Amino acid sequence: MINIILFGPPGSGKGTQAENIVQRYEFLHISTGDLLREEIGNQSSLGLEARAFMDKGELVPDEVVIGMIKDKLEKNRNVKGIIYDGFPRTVEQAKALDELLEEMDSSIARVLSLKVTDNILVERLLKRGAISGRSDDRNEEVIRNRIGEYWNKTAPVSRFYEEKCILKEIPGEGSVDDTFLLLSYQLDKLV
Ligand code: B4P
Repeated sequence: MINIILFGPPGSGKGTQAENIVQRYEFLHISTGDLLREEIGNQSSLGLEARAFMDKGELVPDEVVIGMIKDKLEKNRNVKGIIYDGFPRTVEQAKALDELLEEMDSSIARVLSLKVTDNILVERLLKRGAISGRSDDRNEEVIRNRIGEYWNKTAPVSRFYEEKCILKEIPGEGSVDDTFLLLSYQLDKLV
């Protein structure tokens, strides 16, 4: 099983590129954002808890997200590969993922980190907010809070993987197709 993490701030193109990767490489796509939005849609107690954090642009508590990932991995032991989108977002989550994969005799092959400047992130997310109706894209204050959470809590995760020599930075300001080409160049070396 090939495990690839698509890493980057909100709006860097993780979800967008994960869809392209799934189409070409037939990997399982695990997006913690999508899983949480599904729980909210189902009005589960987990969803109600998560919503309070997401609406403010804050990260959902680690134990909630790690529990969801554990469940997803247990149900998908025999897939060819997994693309993790939006997970891990804290060093605690990264350590938990390592442990879960170790139990499956597996590990992270590569972390592909999309680099996009903050102003472009805000521009993209406001644009999406105008059509998606997503409560966390609805105004610049919440979006800037999400970007702040990224720099405070998520950026240290890239150093965690840099120390393991599995992090690769990918310029993410070009078009969707250009960025996919850069990602595919890296992925083709692994599959
Ligand atoms: P996510 O669902 O992961 O949302 P995201 O980071 O904003 O989206 P993404 O980065 O995938 O969007 P994309 O750039 O593709 O998380 C939402 C919330 O859930 C978090 O804030 C947090 O509260 C919670 N959460 C999720 N995972 C968690 C975890 N592990 N721990 C704790 N909390 C967690 O798309 C953005 C826009 O840009 C789109 O409109 C797209 O069309 C556009 N775009 C993409 N690439 C482009 C390009 N190259 N050029 C122009 N536009 C582009």
